[in-house]
Amino acid sequence: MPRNNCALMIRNIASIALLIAMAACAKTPTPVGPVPSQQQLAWHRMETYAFIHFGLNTFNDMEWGYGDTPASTFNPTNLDCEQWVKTLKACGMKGVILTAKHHDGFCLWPTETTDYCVKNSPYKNGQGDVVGELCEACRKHGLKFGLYLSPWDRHQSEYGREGYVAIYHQQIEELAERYAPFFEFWFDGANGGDGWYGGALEKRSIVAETYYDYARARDIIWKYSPDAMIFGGTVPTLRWIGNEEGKADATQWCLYSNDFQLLNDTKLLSTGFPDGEAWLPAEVDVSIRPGWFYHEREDSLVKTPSELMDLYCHSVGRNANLLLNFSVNKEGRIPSMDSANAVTWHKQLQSAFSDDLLQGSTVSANSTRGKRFGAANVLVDTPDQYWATEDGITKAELVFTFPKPTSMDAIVLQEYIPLGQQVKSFSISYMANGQWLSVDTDETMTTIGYKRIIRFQTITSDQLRLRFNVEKGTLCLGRVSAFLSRRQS
Ligand code: FUL
Repeated sequence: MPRNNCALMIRNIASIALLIAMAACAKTPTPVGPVPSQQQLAWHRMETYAFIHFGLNTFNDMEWGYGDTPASTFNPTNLDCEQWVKTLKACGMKGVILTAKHHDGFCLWPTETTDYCVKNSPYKNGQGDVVGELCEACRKHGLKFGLYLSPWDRHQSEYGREGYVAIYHQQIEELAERYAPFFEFWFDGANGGDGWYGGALEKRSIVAETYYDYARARDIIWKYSPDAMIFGGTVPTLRWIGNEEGKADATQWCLYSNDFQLLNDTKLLSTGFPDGEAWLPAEVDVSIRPGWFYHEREDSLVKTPSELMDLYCHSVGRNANLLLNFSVNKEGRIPSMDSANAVTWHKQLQSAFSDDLLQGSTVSANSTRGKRFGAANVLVDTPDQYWATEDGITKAELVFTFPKPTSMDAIVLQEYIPLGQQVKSFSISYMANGQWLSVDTDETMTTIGYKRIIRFQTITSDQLRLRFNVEKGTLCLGRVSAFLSRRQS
């Protein structure tokens, strides 16, 4: 071969190799819009965690104590934080948030800031520390720990004046210094109104946006616990879903605004919105009983395993985390009916979503960004592999082909949220006698986000098709799985 031709051939081979290499390491999509922080990503992955409401209200049979009942009323006879933690672990909870102080002002830890605390109760002859005991049980059994500290304090004489804010911040500092790290810290939204206030028995109003200096409160928490997620106040890192009934809207954007008015707009909170300037994912807080605190009259009204399953599918299954409340009783225990129902639900959940039917299928896509971002990545359970389309694709499609007709009634989808949230609607169809038919479901197929579960009437087919409409940016899908969640017995 003449030397010139040889050189040309070598150059051509080199160019082809370069093109192949470029295709194989196609560029990571550039996010359009807000993306989650590392703390937020870790929090998304928790999915379900527990609330515990326990305090003077438990002994007064109330939801909102006035702040006047003596501290001596707090008298649990058989309190066992390890029983709480073991129960919560058995029902799949990844963490727990305790009401260190509710609106009545009674503190469950021995604080220097007020006499209105466990020190002056019969519990362990004043030597007890419920916050510390729960914190220790969590560390021992590997459950994440968080606290709720009500800003509104119906006991404190200084409430409504500057003096109280210093007390509130000191309480946060005590708690953070002694019991951090926290995975989440809760500033409740109920604020001001009537109360005991050191015997004044009056109504006090405050301007929540400025009164508590929430930025300083957050900084105190972050000094000791830099990864703590913040609920409520003016500087949250997650948002309330806008109701306490366990309802997240099917349309669920992790994007929202930091504007304080909008942080209190219950309608907008229930959906988020695609143009939000901040990544503020939703948390669904709901109690396993009608009330937050324990009331004997509600013993027959504990949510059943199937109600808990619906709650899960309508919270975690709609791109929100589930904060499920347990009401500890006067003994100091999670009642047996509540724990039995929650554990049964968890077992049902594990069995419903354990056998991913897509594992034996092959998958093809209408657009792929290159080998590294191939469609088969949606079948792999690793946090950093995902299918991505080429830029500018607003309609994307995946088709799964099964080796034999397969029955299923639920699909679980996850966007690759480290690069944001893109999908504004999608559809699920299956092949029946040579035609694509839509699955039969009540769920509206709009957003996906961190996780979306669609349950439908059982289908049997050897092909499944998913179509996605993208709001902006590039579609990045982390995972798709399919299940037969309601198996015939
Ligand atoms: C509300 C409070 O007023 C309730 O008592 C309860 O603690 C709930 C989780 O938050 O705002």
